[in-house]
Amino acid sequence: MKKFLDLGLQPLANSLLIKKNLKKKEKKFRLQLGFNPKNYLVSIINTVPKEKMFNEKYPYKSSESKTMRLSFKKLSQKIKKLYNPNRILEIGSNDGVFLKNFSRRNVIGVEPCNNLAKLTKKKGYKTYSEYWNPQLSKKIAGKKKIDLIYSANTLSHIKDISSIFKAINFALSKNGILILEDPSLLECMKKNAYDQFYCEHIYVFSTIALQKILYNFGLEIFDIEETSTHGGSNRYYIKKINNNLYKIKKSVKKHIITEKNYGLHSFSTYKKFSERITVSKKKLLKIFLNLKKKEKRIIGYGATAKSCTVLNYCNIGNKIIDYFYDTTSFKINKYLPGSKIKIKQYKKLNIKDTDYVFLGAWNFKKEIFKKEKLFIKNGGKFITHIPIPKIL
Ligand code: JHZ
Repeated sequence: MKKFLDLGLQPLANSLLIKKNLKKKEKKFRLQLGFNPKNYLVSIINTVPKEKMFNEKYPYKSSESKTMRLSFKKLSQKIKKLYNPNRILEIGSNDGVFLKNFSRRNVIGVEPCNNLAKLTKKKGYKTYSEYWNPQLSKKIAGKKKIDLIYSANTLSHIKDISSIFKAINFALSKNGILILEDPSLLECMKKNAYDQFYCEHIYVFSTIALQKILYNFGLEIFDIEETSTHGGSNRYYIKKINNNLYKIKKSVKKHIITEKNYGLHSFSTYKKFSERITVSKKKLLKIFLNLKKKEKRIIGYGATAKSCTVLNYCNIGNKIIDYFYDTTSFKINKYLPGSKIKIKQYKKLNIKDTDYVFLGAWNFKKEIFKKEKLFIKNGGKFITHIPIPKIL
């Protein structure tokens, strides 16, 4: 693996702090990004044991945004219409935001974070609170295979790729379909979204990398859809190589060509990305420091995992950002790791309380701007670092 970017010492992105632990030394790891020229895979170089990240304290709930709820709903409708699967499995079912669109008889969830699995079980959905691996795959699909496996924003979080796909191949029926959805590396590069990298995001996939990896496990992509979620994602439709029911669509070739034209197969592209990120850091910090000089009040919006990378890489702390607003109950009254900025229960933005708002959840800009129309009308401003640091 060839290293191309060093984002410094970082705490665990979703390990929010409680007040009494603010003075304790936090565990940090060196966040460095690497490119594998053999299979084109981009990943973080040092990883953190999964148990430290995905446990019963995991604070992220997929259903917090309207955009995500709608996206999962629409996909469920499409799945029912196109494939009408009898047995569906979701890997990384979070709080059940996707599963709840199906009948309880048809779907099974896998979610190692027990606080989230509990929410899905409460709604009556069968959920295994375990990590996805070949043993679990045997337990679930040993007697009856799965027609459709869906996994969004999860496989990029699992280090052992070979174990994931072996387990999937075992569970999937002969004509079964695997739908994977993850942030697109191309979009991440184009948008300078270096904050897609943090401890949990071990990989950010490109089509060219995924295609090579899947091939080793007897799987192939037959269609790709682009979605706007999480700053630009790819939804891959995958089948077993010897399944002839589905033809490989033009979208696959199109993506491969686009990615190669951009240079995702070449190390020099990543070096250039790294140079842009160094500039981005300086520019963002300059914006914040200038505003502080003018005694402007700044808060953050959306205490995202991504924010953790930005704040710690750019050395932005609680002397610059007063607090973050977030709607997630698990996050309220806790503090962002490293920067130690308090997270407060979301209230509609008001120009009386704040002048500038850092968009931690820049991926939901549309939804947020719609919600905060009045703040904007009254002269309230947002700060973003995507694609380049600026005041909006
Ligand atoms: P959001 C998480 O990343 C972690 P994060 C994880 N590793 C991953 O891959 C992606 O999700 C999928 C809040 N919010 O989705 C809710 C508001 O307060 O960008 C969330 O805390 N008000 C699994 O954390 C956060 O912002 C709003 O109006 O980077 C958004 O987090 C909206 C729209 C959101 O993911």
